[in-house]
Amino acid sequence: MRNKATEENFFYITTPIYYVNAEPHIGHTYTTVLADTLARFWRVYGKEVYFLTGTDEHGDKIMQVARDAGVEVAEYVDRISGIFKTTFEELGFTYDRFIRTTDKDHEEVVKGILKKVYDAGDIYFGEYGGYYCVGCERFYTEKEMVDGRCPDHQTPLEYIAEKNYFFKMSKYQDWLVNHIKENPSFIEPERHRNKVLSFLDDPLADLCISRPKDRLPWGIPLPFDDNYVTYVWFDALINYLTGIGYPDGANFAKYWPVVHHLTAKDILIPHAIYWPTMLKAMGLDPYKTLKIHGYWQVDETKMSKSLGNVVRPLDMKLKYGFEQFRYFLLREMSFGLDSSFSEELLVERINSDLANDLGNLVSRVLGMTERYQDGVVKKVEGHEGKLADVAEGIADELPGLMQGFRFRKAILKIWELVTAANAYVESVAPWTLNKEGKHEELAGVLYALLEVIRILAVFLTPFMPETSVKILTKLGLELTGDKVFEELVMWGQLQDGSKVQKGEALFPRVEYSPE
Ligand code: ME8
Repeated sequence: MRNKATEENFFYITTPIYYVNAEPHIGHTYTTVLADTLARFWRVYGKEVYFLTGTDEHGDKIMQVARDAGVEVAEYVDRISGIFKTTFEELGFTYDRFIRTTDKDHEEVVKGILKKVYDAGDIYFGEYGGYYCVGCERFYTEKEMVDGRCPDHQTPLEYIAEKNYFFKMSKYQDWLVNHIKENPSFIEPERHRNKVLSFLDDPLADLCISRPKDRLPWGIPLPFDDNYVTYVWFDALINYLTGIGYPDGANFAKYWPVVHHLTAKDILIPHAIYWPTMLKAMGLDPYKTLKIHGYWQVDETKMSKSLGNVVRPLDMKLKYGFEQFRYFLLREMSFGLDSSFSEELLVERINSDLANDLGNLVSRVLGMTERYQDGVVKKVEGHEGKLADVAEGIADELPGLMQGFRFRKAILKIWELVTAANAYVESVAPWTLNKEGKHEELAGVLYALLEVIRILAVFLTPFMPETSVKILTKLGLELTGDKVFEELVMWGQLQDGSKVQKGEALFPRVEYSPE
C-alpha cells in the first residue's frame, strides 16, 4: 500500500559538495546528517528518494593548499575526497551518489552547459577588476565588504583585474526578484530570503565565470577558449544536475522537479543568486527550495584549525558513539539559527535524554516482560491509556515537520511519547500489579508499553537508524521495506506469543572528561 497523503512520489535532497581543503568536521557532518535523515524519512514514508553529496575539487583555494602541502593537486584532491567518502561511509550515510567535480561525466556536463549558454549569447568576454576572497572563492561588492575585509573570513580582500568571460547574470535580475517574491518557500527560513532580496535591491553585476589558465591551471577548460578554465562556483553548482544524469538520464526527469538544496548561510549568495540565474539561462526550471541552516560554533567561539577546536565526527564516534552525536546535532539546533557545540552539553544530553529517558524505558519494559512473562508478549488490549493517542498524534505531525525541515521539533515531539510512557510506568506501577496477582491487567499494561517501544523504533528510524534497529531486534522484528510509515505506526501490531529480549542497555552512561 502506498501513502494516500503523498503529494509527490519523489524526493531529491542535496548537500553542498565540500571543499577538499579540510577534513570532515561537525559542520559538514551536520548538513549531511540532515540530508540523510530526510532521505531515510521519505524512504520509509514510501517515496523514491535521491540523496546527493560529494566534494568540490577545483579552484584557487584547492590549488593553494595542495601547493602548501607540496603535493600534486590531483593527488591531493584524491586523498582528501577519499577521506570524506570513507568517513561518510563509516557514519552510515545513505547517499545515492558521492559526486566529485573531477568526475569525467561532470566535466562533460559543465562543458555542455557552458557551450549552450555561450551559444545563446549569455556569455561574453570582458575585463573586470574586483575584490576577491580566496576562502569564499568569490568577488565581494563594496557594500558587502567590512573595512576592506571578507565579512565571513575577516581576511583582507585581494584586488584582481584581468580579462575574463562573464555570464550575463544581470539580465535575469528582475525575473529572479519576481520568482523569489512569488514563491515564499523558494528560499527559507524567511530571514535568509530577506537577505537575498535586500542584496537584490542593488543592481546585480555580471558573474565572472573563467580564470586564465596561466594563473590557475586547475579547473575545467572552457569549451570555447582553451586558455581559460571554469570558475569554481559555475562548475560546482552544476553538480546538482550531473548527479541525477542531466540532460538525458531518467533520474533527471524524475528528480529535478522535486529538488531541495540544503546548505548553511555561508554560501547563500551563490545558491540563491548565481544558481537560479544560471538555471534560467540554461532553460531549466529553478530548484524547488533552498533551505539554509545556521552555523555551529564550538564552546561559543568560531571553530578553526588555528584555535585547535575543530570537532571531528570520527573522534565523536569513537568517544561517544555516532548515534549519540547525531542525536545531539538534530536535537540541539533549531533549523536556520546558529548553535554552539560543547562536549559537556553532549554528555548531558546522552545521560539525560538517551540513557535515562529512552534507554531506561526500553530496558525497564523489556526487563519486566522477561521477569513477569518470561519475555513472551501477551496481546491484551484496552490498557493503553492515552499512549495510543499520543503516538497517533506524533505520526500525524511528523510528515509536516519533516516537510518544514523542523528536525528539532520532530525529536521533541517523539520524546513526548517517551515521557508519556515513562510517566505511565510510574502511575500504573506494573510491579504492584504483579504483586497483587493482577496478571491480565499487567499483561495489558506491558502490551501497551511494548507497542510504544515498537512505534518509537519506527519514529526513530530516520533520526537514529542504528538505535531503531537495536530496539526492533530486541522485539524480534525488522523493517523489511514492504510496509510504509503509516502502516508501521498503526497501534497493535506486536503478535501474541512473540518473544522479546532485554539484552544490553542501548546507551551506556558517559562521563565528561575534558582533556
Ligand atoms: O562552500 N556549521 O564548501 P565548504 C554548520 N564547496 N555547517 C557548516 C559549518 C559550520 N560551522 N562549516 C561548514 C563550499 N558547514 C563549497 C560548496 S556547493 C555547490 C559548493 C557546512 O567545504 C555547511 O553545509 O566550505 C556549509 O554550507 C558547507 O559545509 C560549506 O562547505
